[in-house]
Amino acid sequence: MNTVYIGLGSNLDKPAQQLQDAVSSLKKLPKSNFQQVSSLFASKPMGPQDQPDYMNAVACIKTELSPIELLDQLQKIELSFGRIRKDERWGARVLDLDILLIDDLVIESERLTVPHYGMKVREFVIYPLAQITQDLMLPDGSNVTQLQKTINDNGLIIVGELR
Ligand code: ROI
Repeated sequence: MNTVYIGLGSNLDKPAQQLQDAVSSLKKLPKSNFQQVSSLFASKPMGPQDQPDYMNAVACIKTELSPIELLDQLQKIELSFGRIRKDERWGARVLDLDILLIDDLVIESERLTVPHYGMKVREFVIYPLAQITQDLMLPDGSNVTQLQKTINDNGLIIVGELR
C-alpha cells in the first residue's frame, strides 16, 4: 500500500460542490482506502488573474494501485466532471486532481512527475497539506510545516469542511 496525497482544485460550476463530489469519487477508488481530507480553502488564482477564485483541498488515500493506474483513475474522474483539456495553460477548470506525493517516491516519466513540480511554492497545496499532516517530509528532505512558514498565504482562507 502506498500513501498518496492528492491536490483538488476547481474554479468553475460551483467549485465547493465539485470538490465535495470529487471527495465522494475518491472514496470509491478501487484497491484504495480513503484516509482524510483537509478543510475547504478559497484561494486567489495563481497564473492568469482573469478567472474566478479557486476552491482547493488536499486528500490522503492509501492505495494498491500503481502510480499510472492511479493517474488513469484520477483523469477518468476529471473527465467525468466535464473537465475539458484545453491547450490553454493555467486556465479555469471544473476539476483538477493532482498527484502530489506517493510515499517518498520520485517519478519523472512522460505522464507523471512526482512530487508534483509546483507544490512547494503553492500556498493552496502546502497549507491544506500541512493541516492534515505533522512535519511531513518530502523526498528532497524539506518539511511541509517549515515550508508553510516560508510561503505567503496570499489571502488563502478556510471556508468550510468536506466530508
Ligand atoms: N490557482 C489556484 N489558486 N488554485 C488552483 O488549484 C490552481 N490550479 C491551476 C492554476 C491555473 C495554476 N492556478 C491555480 O492549475
